[in-house]
Amino acid sequence: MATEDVKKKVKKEKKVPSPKDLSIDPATQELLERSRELEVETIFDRAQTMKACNIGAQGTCCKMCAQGPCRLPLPKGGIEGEDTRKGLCGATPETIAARNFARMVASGAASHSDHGRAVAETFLAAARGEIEDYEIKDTVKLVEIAPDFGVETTVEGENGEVLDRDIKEIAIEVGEKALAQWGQQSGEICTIKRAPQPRYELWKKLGVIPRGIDREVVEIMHRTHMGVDQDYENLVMQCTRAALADGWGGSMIATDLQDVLFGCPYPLRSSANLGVLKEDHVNIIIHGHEPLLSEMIVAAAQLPEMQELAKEKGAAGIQLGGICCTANEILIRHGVPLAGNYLQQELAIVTGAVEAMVVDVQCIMENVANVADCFHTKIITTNPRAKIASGNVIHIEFDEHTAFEDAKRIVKTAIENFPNREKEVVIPDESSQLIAGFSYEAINYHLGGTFRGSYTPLNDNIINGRIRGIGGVVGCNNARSMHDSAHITIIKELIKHDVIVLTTGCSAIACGKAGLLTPESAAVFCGPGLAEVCETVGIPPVLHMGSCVDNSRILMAATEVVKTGGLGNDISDLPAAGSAPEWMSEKAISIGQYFVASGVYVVFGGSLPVDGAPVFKDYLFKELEKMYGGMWDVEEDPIKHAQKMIAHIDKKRKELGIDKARERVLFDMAARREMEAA
Ligand code: NFS
Ligand code: SF4
Repeated sequence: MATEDVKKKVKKEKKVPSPKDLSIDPATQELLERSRELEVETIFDRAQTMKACNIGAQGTCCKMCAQGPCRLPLPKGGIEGEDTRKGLCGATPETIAARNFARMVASGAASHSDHGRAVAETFLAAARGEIEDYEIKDTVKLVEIAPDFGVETTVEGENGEVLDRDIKEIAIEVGEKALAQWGQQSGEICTIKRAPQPRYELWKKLGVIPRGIDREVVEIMHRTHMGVDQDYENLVMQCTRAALADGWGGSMIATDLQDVLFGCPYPLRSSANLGVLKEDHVNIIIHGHEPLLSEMIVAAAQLPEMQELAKEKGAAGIQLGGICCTANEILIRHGVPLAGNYLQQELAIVTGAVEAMVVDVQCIMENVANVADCFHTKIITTNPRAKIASGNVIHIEFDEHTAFEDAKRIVKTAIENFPNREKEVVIPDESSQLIAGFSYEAINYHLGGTFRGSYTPLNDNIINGRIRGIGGVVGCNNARSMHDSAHITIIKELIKHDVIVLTTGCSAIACGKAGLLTPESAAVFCGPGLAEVCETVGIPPVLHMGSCVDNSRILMAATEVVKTGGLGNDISDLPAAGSAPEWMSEKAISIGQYFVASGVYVVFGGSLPVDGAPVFKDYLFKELEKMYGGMWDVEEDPIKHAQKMIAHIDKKRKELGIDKARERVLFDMAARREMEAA
């Protein structure tokens, strides 16, 4: 049943919806039932009892100063004639909605980028040899990215010969240059030049090239203060600059440096869903975003002394499981199974089998502390930026100088909690096999054949029409809509129509649970063209590319497709579209804006807080396309959502003159099948 229908049903019958109406995921359904039995309240319950504010949802509530909040809802029946709505200071609905939108971009860009900064600081300390627990692991990637940071990788020898430069020197200089991108005041962030040349020139012409990562975020906060920037077009320009500083800056640098520190991901097998927890093991959930912490926990949990201690306490071993983007980070580098996505964090605790939930930053619901109160689970906060004010939450601060020791302390705390289990353990028997870890480099290798990595086969298959186009489906869960439902419906509709899907974040986790991340799923769910490609190359039709900061991998993949040739000169020429079906985080808005500014058509599910300001909405949905070739859209119905993406892809195929090739290849395939059948 679609989310809308569930809402109607609940309203009509005035009864509590069944777990089957709230999530398509059987593990989630089972544990929701269990949480009700135990009278443990979760976000699913509150989503029924608390309605969202209608004015805020329209984007037209302003609380930028104490003369407000000024609330400017759309009048019932819409606006006839001139729109006379104004805040006390005279701010129009356009100004108010644009300021609110800009602040979401600022917060989203700040979150990704502050994560990136922490990685850069650790990277530099590791390169300098100031900390022991981290090392420069992937020197191939280091040498590959160094030129983008303006760092030389060779030196001239005494006789003029070219010599490789010392890796340590390269690493230190890359670390310094990377870290400098945050505080830079003028010029351009260095990684922006990775974009296709015409895109870079366009940004330059439009004056949206980021000068420094922090500067663009701060400038949004200044411009949105009461009485500063009161021109929505000018505000959107600054949004673009900050969002580009995220996607092509903070996030991209985070991904790069994490790969060098921890290894660039290559496809590996694992599994997903709460069934990965084990009743007779010490279960540790790692939840949050930064791999700096989780990498150390993975290492600490493998120590013989920890395994011994677990046995001493009566457990058969230690099982780790990830939630949210931390899950994706440790999955793609170590194969640690995914326990679940955003909406499953409370339910992991409801299993009664979790000794500790270790969290760092972002997307951690405060309510995990209340749920943990009903069980023996210890919530351990680790980051000085992110504490939870609750009596039963422990803070074990994680410091990169003592990283491994800190991680050991955390794992030990979990193990020692094993004998304290109080309630019956209920672990759903649900987990699915998956393959993840398709970094942009891995796609190169996997599609590129035996001798040399290249995107040519991918481009060829798009040009000849076996692959219709590329869909990027990413982002969160949202308690206002049925858990995982929109992700899976949209993605199935895309692959059924031969659109290959790249996924990250909680969407990627949803795909893992639904069994879409296996090569075998191609034969079941894909159209004939995509199925054939997946079968030949041995890849799933949905490629798990990592966490949300790894959306930068999608930008790099798109750029590589452009550079490989045959599909236009810029990202906006590609038969591609983006989607965040169940978005809820401000980070999603920053991501949406940098994809739009990079030339991508981006559709969000649910709603965007812009409906109360029709002129501003029109600007995002239509005018931006004239400038960037990409634009925003919203579609709640998942099938229509996917069809809009496909229509855009087909429009681009037509513009490229490759629409006929697809008809031919499908015709040929049909003819061949008939012959084979005869
Ligand atoms: Ni992305 Fe990852 Fe999930 Fe949404 Fe939160 S975990 S950074 S924000 S909820 S996808
Ligand atoms: Fe109201 Fe203007 Fe103050 Fe906003 S800035 S709260 S619209 S007076």
